[in-house]
Amino acid sequence: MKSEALADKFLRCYGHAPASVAHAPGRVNLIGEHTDYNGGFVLPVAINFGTTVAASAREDDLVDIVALDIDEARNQFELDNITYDDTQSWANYVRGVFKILRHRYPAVRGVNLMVTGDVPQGAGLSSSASFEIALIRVLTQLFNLPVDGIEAAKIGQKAENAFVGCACGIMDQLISAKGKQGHAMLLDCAALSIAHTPVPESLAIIIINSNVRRGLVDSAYNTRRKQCEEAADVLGLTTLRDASMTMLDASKSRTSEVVYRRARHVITENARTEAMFEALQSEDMTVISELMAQSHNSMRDDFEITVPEIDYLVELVGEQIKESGGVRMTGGGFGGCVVALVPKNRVLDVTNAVNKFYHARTGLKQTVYVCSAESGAFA
Ligand code: GAF
Repeated sequence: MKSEALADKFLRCYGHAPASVAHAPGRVNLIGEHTDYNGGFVLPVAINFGTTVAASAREDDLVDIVALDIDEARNQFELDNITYDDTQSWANYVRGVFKILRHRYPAVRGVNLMVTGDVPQGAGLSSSASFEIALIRVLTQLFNLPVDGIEAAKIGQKAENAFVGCACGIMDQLISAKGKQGHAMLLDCAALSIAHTPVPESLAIIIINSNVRRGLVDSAYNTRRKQCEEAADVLGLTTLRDASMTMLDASKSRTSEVVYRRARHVITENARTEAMFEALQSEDMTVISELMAQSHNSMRDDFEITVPEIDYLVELVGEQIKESGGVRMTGGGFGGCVVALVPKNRVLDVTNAVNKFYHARTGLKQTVYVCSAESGAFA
């Protein structure tokens, strides 16, 4: 929905126009999976799907929000009594953000809000992070808060960690805040330093949603995180960021086989992510292809976060593009999407192959998006 249409609905709902409107994108991660909470490297792109929030200040401390895409569901809470809402799970992203933001900036007062978005839900494309960042952006505009993109990302992440209950890293919030049009963003999750590199002009970013229903994702995600922490602990490190395969192999007798494989994924994925940044800069398709394939295999075999439908999609696209492009699962895992970097003149072949074979093999209906790299809300 366009901002004007949102403003119009806001006017009809609240009787006045919004004082501020903000948009934040979802993301697709090109490589660097489950590395962010290990202090490692990620290489995401902000995409042309996102969340838009309209807002106006109130005279009191009530927050009133209408979610247009959930049948105009409404949620209300008082700023001095923000509790978890068991009945409307979506509202907890709002509640969590207000709780953290208000603690840091007491100038935040009651607001009327309306939200709409087009990031596919539960597909691993960061619909929740884009919601948090759009919300933080609109509130910083409304209350004139000195919040930059990095702080916005930290607030969004803390809202999820401490309020919603997902132990996510900072990648999704940070790319939604600091993405750059036409570019991928290498993020060092320990230093929180950023370097952008252009997505080669010759390549299209294709996202294929497997539409596999993602169950128990948060608990499986949190388990992976704990296993990584256990590995770091055995190695005497704070995070796996500083681990090497030599160190890991030397500690093999002190780690379980599963924890060893989890750590191997993180160590090798960090190296692949840094290498991918270079390969994108030199437009080296052979290396891009190989790195994405290795990343997928590592997620499948070592981190065990892929599902057969996703593995099949990767195989299908890989057969089409061979070394002219790259393909892997993207996001937290257990369903969701595959990302492919495909020469623009091969997009139709890839789409046709997926449309022809995926449903026949899995009984599921895929959705294919050809995406562009967009700017973040605090770019
Ligand atoms: C989810 C999390 F929110 C991110 O922080 C990241 O860990 C990702 O899974 C896996 O790379 O999107």
